[in-house]
Amino acid sequence: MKVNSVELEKRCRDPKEFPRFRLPEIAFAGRSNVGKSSLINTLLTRKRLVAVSSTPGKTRAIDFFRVNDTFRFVDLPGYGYAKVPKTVQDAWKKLIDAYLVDRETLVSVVWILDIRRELSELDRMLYDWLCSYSIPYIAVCTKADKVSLGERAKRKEALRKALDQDADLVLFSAKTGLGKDVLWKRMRAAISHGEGRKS
Ligand SMILES: Nc1nc2c(ncn2[C@@H]2O[C@H](COP(=O)(O)OP(=O)(O)OP(=O)(O)O)[C@@H](O)[C@H]2O)c(=O)[nH]1
Ligand SMILES: [Mg+2]
Repeated sequence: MKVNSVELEKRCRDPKEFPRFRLPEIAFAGRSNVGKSSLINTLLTRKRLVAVSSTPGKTRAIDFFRVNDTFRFVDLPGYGYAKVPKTVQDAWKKLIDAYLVDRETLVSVVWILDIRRELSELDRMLYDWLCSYSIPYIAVCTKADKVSLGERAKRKEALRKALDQDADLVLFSAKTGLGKDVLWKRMRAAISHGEGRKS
């Protein structure tokens, strides 16, 4: 996919602010510090469009990026950073739930998992939302460069099993670019198949 233009269209802290103009949307979700910003920057071939942080848990709003003026990337705030107070966690849940529950233009969620880690309680919660709202998703194991080739296959299989179904996970690395083309292919298919959920 050739990315000709990307702009931060809106940063929203309240569902009332979500963009009205309808464009297919791919949302990105994952626990705090999983590598979500790095993955988005890699896909868009932008070095620092989305700030990559060494201090996790920074993003507290939903960012809407307009790509090639034809679809949007939606950066959902990372979840599960232990030092975030409960009130902030609750606000996070409300905002994400509001987005997922009735965003008609959402065509797929790219759900980012760290290849080295087990599913957390909040990962499970997101998974339950995706299933109960029937939202198509693409599960991605990122930071694949941090484990050996043999270990990659094993971890991919373990996570697939933990998801309890035939999920075809994408191995990804923001460092080497592994999985970038595969992920674009899956996202392109999602964009062209669904013009949004009919609800
Ligand atoms: N080796 C390696 N490091 C990565 C990869 N992706 C991200 N990182 C590193 O992991 C750290 C967190 O990356 P971010 O992209 O900021 O993660 P995030 O999920 O956006 O984090 P928050 O927005 O703070 O929740 C940074 O130090 C990145 O350089 C990857 O594929 N490989
Ligand atoms: Mg980030």
